[in-house]
Amino acid sequence: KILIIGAGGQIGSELTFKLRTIYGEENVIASDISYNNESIVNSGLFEIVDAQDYASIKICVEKYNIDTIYLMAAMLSATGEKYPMKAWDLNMSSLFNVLNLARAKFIKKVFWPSSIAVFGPTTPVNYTPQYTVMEPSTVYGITKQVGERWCEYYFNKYNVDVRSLRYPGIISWKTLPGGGTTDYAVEIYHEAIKNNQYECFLKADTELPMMFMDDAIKATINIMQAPDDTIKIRSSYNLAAISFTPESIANSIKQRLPDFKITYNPDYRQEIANSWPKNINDSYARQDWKWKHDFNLDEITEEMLTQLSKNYNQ
Ligand code: VAH
Repeated sequence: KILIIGAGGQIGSELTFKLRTIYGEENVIASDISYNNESIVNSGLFEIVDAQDYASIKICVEKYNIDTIYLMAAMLSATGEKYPMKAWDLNMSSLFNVLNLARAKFIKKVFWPSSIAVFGPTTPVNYTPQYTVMEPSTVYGITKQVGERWCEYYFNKYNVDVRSLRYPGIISWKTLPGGGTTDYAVEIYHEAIKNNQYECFLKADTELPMMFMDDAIKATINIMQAPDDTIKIRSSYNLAAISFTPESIANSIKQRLPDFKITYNPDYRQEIANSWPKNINDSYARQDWKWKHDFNLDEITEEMLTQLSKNYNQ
């Protein structure tokens, strides 16, 4: 049975629905720290679990006989810069709790998301390799870099089957993202539908690695279902789909909404974005467990505007 911790979040919520279609409603338990996300709470088996409390997770694991945990709870880059110690405490204690449950054999398998935020201003920005200089300058990035070290340590020392992906920015319409620097790429579609204009908090030419949610979910399921011996990297795999700038996503929107207007008013998140790569080399994921993405920018725009216009016109 599967437990998703942080099921109320942007990725956790879609992962919950997808895993239920694959493994059956009764085999996938959603959990979060609050009842905030009503669609998740009312969608099937749901428990309040505090990811920072080992006993809280263990009680849920024993209640449902869980053998696999997807740990999707974290404080993201932008919010993490406002509350550094909270970001450190949440992101690290939750990881240690889940890794220690696996080490104690209460569960068999773990998925833990890393991020392109592990890279920093001294990392090569173009086609960033799997193995390279990593001096992350955000607290969130630091937690992801050190989290990757611990995942690899628990695999090597205690044979814990933990698998991880360095997600790029993720674009989705079902659940709003929370506190990320790449959130502009979701907000812009909502604003395009509502107001036909958007004030972007990043500069026009800020190129960042991005991915549609369906691709991110596909990669997550792929790596978790891949045979053990195909997973050669136990820190975290580079994962890529496309890269674009606010200007290019605006131009993609204008093909559907010709009068759409974008303005630029960079804020503190510009410095975070400047510290990240422009695009990622994910050749290890493509060779080890046959990763490949499906959605390009215009297909993402088509899907986002179609789905969101339904939501707003209801
Ligand atoms: C963030 N969406 O912006 C997350 C992600 C690469 C970006 O880690 O913090």
